[in-house]
Amino acid sequence: MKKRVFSGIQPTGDIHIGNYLGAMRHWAASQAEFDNIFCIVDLHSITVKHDAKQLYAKTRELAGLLLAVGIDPEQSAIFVQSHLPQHSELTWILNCFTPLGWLQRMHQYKDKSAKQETIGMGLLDYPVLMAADILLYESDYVPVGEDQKQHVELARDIAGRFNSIYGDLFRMPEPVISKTGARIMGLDDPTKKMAKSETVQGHAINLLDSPDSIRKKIMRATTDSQRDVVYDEKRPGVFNLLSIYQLFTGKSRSEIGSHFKGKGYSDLKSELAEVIIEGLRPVQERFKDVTNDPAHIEKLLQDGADKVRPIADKTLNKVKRKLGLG
Ligand code: ATP
Ligand code: LTN
Repeated sequence: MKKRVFSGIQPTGDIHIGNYLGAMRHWAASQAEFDNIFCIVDLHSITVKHDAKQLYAKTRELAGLLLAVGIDPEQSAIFVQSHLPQHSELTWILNCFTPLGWLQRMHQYKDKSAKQETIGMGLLDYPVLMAADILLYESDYVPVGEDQKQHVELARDIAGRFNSIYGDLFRMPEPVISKTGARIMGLDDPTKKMAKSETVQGHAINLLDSPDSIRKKIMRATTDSQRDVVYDEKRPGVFNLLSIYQLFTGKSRSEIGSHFKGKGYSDLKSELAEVIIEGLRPVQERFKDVTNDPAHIEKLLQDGADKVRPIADKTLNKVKRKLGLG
């Protein structure tokens, strides 16, 4: 039996190269080895202010992008979280086993709540919904970027607490964080992670950006006042650009180091822009192809939901029986 991989991605905003290099690319690369479920987590997207029409459209766009980066529906189910009410139902149950203090110390909650005028319960509860996503499908591995590690660990804590009371019901999931690309930084501010929710112009390269826009954003990326192109963690701007270059070209650090020897930041930037444009070209072409037919995307999402529903039902029924519900 293949081990199960589960991961989720929010349909808020534009999908960027951080999402791609830190998560989506790895999902596509390892899918033959596993039994995979990829969830478009629209219920997570409503934890902050959102626009209904846009959320609906972005959900479909994201399904197209998942296909475009190489997720194969024969090997992986793709579905929308809100199509399965089991996610919300298990969230409520898990809420009753999650101490408030565990949620209040989550980094993402602290960051995002600081930016909101009023903080909805949903923002605090975000990681419990994520735990429900993971635990419903008896997931073995959860491949995510570095920023989500704490949430996967919380899912383990919640599962552990529940299991210690009711016996081993939930499978313990393990976070999988890739060694490279797990934390791509913002181009405007390389001390902050690249994020969809960041709206500053030039912050992120999106997967559907035009070549011109990619060139502009890279040329304007924040660096520092030094000159030589070297890997140095203390120079986060250049370090980030070099990491992106490395991930798109597949070259080693030493190859890249000697390639840029004697060259300056503007050489790095102009080469990097072309490397990204070429790297995204096939993704953008496939995206055009697959989204030509909107009915195809609807069918994909429906088939995905049909495929995973029995798994979610089975877990939820087990949980309810244990609790005396029903
Ligand atoms: P938000 O801005 O709302 O936090 P996000 O950009 O983090 O959104 P998500 O949909 O929450 O996007 O994340 C999808 C996947 O992409 C997750 O596995 C997440 O860890 C990964 N990811 C997000 N940003 C980065 C980044 N800058 N570098 C590497 N991986 C990332
Ligand atoms: N919170 C995640 C998205 C997400 C997720 C999940 C990831 C929701 N449910 C389950 C892995 C497993 C994020 O990337 N911001």
